[in-house]
Amino acid sequence: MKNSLKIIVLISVILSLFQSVACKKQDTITIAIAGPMSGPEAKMGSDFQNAVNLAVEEWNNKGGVLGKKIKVLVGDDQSDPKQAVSIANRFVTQGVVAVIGHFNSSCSIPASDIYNRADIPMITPASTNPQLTERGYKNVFRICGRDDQQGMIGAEFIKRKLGVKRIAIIHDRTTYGQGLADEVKKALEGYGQIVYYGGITKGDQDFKPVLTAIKEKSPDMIYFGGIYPEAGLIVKQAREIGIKASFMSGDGTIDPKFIEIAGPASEGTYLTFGQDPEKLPTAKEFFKKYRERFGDPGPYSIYAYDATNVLLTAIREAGSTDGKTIYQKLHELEFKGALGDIKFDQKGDVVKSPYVVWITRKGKFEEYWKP
Ligand code: ABU
Repeated sequence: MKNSLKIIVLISVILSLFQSVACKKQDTITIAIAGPMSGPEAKMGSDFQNAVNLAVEEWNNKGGVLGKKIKVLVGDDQSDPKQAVSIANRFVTQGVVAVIGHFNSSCSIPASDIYNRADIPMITPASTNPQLTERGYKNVFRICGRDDQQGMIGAEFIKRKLGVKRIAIIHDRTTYGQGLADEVKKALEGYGQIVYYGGITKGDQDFKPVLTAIKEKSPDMIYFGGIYPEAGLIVKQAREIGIKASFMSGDGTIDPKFIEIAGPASEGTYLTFGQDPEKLPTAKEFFKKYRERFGDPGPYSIYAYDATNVLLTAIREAGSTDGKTIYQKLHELEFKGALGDIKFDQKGDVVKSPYVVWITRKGKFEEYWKP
């Protein structure tokens, strides 16, 4: 083959490749999931992924949305704010239409700055720090509640149900952990005595030095703001050094991994989380389908499932993949999800998000108290 002919053949091959990529692009709508897919909190990332994939498969089996199949990209932020920002920037260049995520408030908040500048809607299933929705961003939503709400319920439980007076508060120095610990402390003002307040380092394995200092203050209760890997070790090591104080934490610890790590020390510990979704008639179908595919769901699987469905409904109702048009529609929607009725307020928080107190009994979490 002559050189000129070779060049012509090469150009037509490249052109047809471009055409096929462009065609594929037009045939799909790309959304993204972000969260910890690796590292100590990877269980939360895989819970998100399973639930989002389940919802997307259901939509795709019915033809997708706006006549196009939905494609899902996955970003692993490793619970690290720097990684979260880098993933957010990557999603922008990849042209994702919207993001389900992140898990950690410390990741969702900086990533939301990027999504906001690019007009990309984001819905987090699990980030509860109030700041996420307090900055006037119209593109940011959450399906879960907020730490000012759960901190208040935690404090009410301490005052009205337990009546304990000497309280030690520790946190993992993260946006979520410290933020929640501070909300509880604020809601306890004028009640009892905070005998210890301080931070631990996320990722540490030995909390006995801090627990020994806490033991000297003879607390009736230890409140921990943080996630299950550290919470499990803290309660286990507290019992090992003879601390008998009650233990309470927030939604970051409601995962079977907490019970696995703490072992028998998990018995009788308390935490705050939303109402038990297993009791909701609206959630029956979700749990059945999820279990058939993936086994037992994690605490935030159903939240990720609803986040995906409300997003895709907004895209369908908006009749557009334009970010601004989608998030304007999200603000208007009255959506019936597996968790029940979902409506966002002007900040992007859910209007209804009642927290209750759970207890661990015989290796299982169960709903225990509501105000
Ligand atoms: N809300 C539980 C853990 C996720 C976060 O807000 O950081």
